[in-house]
Amino acid sequence: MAENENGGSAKRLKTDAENDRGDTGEPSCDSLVSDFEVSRILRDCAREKNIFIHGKVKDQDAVVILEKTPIRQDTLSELLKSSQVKLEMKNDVYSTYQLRAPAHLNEIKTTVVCPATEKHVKKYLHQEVFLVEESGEDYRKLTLPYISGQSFSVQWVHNILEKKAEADRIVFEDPDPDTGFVLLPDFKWDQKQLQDLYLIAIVHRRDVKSLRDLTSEHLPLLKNIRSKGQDAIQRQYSVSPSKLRVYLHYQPSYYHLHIHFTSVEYDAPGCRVERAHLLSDVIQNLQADSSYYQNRSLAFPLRADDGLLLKFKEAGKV
Ligand code: DD3
Repeated sequence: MAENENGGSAKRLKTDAENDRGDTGEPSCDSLVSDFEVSRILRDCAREKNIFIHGKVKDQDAVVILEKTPIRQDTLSELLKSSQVKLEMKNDVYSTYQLRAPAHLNEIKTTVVCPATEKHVKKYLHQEVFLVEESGEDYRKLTLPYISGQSFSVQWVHNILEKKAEADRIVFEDPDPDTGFVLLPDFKWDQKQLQDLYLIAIVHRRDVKSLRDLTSEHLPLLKNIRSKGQDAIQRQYSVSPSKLRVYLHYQPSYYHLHIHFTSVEYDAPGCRVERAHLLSDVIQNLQADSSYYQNRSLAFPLRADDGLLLKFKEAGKV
């Protein structure tokens, strides 16, 4: 069992067998990876130990993301004992080695988007980033028309809410149509260690696109997510509320309201000040002023190739 930072044991981290459930017996899924032909590297990062690749599966465009996973405390002794060791160099008290870990301790987390749209491909290309400041009026005149005209598919979100996908991954559900939500691991998290814990709460209501739509009417929803989400994570993973960063993105990557729960010690993508809004701050702002998020200016980063940036440029706002 994994020891967490509190010295407690992460009792309910899924076993490999549980994590792998449902991954077998589907040759069509295996072939998404084995039939993948690389066209070009979109991005790679030595520090994050990942690579984003554009390519084709049969005739379809696809994006494949490969990522080395963190070293797990619960398999450490097995790793040290059962790996082949090759000395690289020795100098004074210093020496370096290459460990050949046994196959089951040497997995690579793999995400496939297939068929991938142009937008999926662009999302991972490295781009210059600009900070824009959006007033309430900018939102209504520029951003809202822009996002309404885009075809951001949230089919995968509806699949989760309707139990057509990932039903076995749900950690907690409150089925109430107004204040209810589904809590499940974000698929960036492989659930094998708590360091990079990452869950998302997806609300059942389908009429809230983002932070901009929130008013005091949504306070019961937001408070419900905060308290029941924290409780569920405490129960399931023995991680206490004070170890969690609970926040919303603006702009979100999909326009169906969802809340991020990450480990406070994990520098999750999108947790920086220009994108993340702490749920507790959001709740307090709405308590003070119901139309806070309709009126105030919100700053957020936009990539150079984002169509919304062009709208802000045309309007002379960047
Ligand atoms: C997404 C943001 C979206 C590419 C990629 C990810 N968690 C998801 C589908 C199912 C999921 C997520 C869009 C898409 Cl790599 C395009 O994320 C998802 N399921 N973040 C979970 N659990």
